[in-house]
Amino acid sequence: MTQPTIPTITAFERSPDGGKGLARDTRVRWALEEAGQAYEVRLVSFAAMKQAAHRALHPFGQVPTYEEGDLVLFESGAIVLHIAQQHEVLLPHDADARARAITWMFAALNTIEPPILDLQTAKILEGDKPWCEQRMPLVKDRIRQRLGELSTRLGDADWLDGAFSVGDLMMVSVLLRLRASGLLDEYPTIAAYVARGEGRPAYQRAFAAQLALNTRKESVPAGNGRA
Ligand SMILES: N[C@@H](CCC(=O)N[C@@H](CS)C(=O)NCC(=O)O)C(=O)O
Repeated sequence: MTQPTIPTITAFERSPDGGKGLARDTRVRWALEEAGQAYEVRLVSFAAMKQAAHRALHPFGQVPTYEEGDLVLFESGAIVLHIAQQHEVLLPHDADARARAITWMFAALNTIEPPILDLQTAKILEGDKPWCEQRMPLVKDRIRQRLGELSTRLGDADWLDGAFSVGDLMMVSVLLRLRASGLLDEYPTIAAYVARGEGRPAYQRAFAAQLALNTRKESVPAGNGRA
C-alpha cells in the first residue's frame, strides 16, 4: 500500500516579526491544521531564499512554498486553495457555496491585502521620507474604507458566507496584519471576526508552531526545521 505523501512547506529561518504569525507560512499552517493534514517545515534563511535551489521552487525567491510528491507550489493563496480543495471543512461541497468561498479568498488577497501592504511599505520602507507623514492619512483611509465595507457586509454574521471556509481563513489572516496599527479596533465587528478566527483551535496550533520556531534559543540549520 502506498503511504500518503506528507507535504513540506518552507518558512523563514527566523521570521522578521519574531513570531507574531504574520509571515505567510502561518496561513498555510492554519489551512493544514484545519484539514488535519500532517506536514513538515523546511526553514530557509534570507540568503538561501535567493539562491537557485530555492528559486527552482519559488521564482521570486520567497516563502512559503509547498511540496507534495512531484507537485511544487508557491503563492500562499494557491497553496491554501490547493489544500482546501481536498478538505470540505475549508471548501463546501455545494458548487455555488464553493465558488463564493473562493471569491472571498480572492477578495482577501486582491482587495483587502493591497492597501494593508501599502501601509506596511509606508512604515517600513518610506518612514524616513519627508513626505511620509503627509501620505500616511491617505494610506490609512484607504484601509478604513475597505474595513467599513467589509464590516457592513459581515453585519452580525459569524463568517462571511455561512459556515467558516477558506474565504474566512484568508480574510482573517490578511486582517491580522493590521493589529499593530490599531485600525482593527475602530471596527468592532471586524475585530470580533478576527478574534473568532484566532480562537479556532487550528489557528492556535498553527500560531504556536510558528512561535516555537521563531522564539527558539538554539539555531536550527536550514533544512532541518520540523513542525
Ligand atoms: N504573494 C506572495 C507573497 C510572498 C511573500 O511576500 N513572502 C514573504 C514572507 S511573508 C517573503 O518571502 N519575504 C522575503 C523576500 O521577499 O525576500 C504569497 O502570498 O505567498
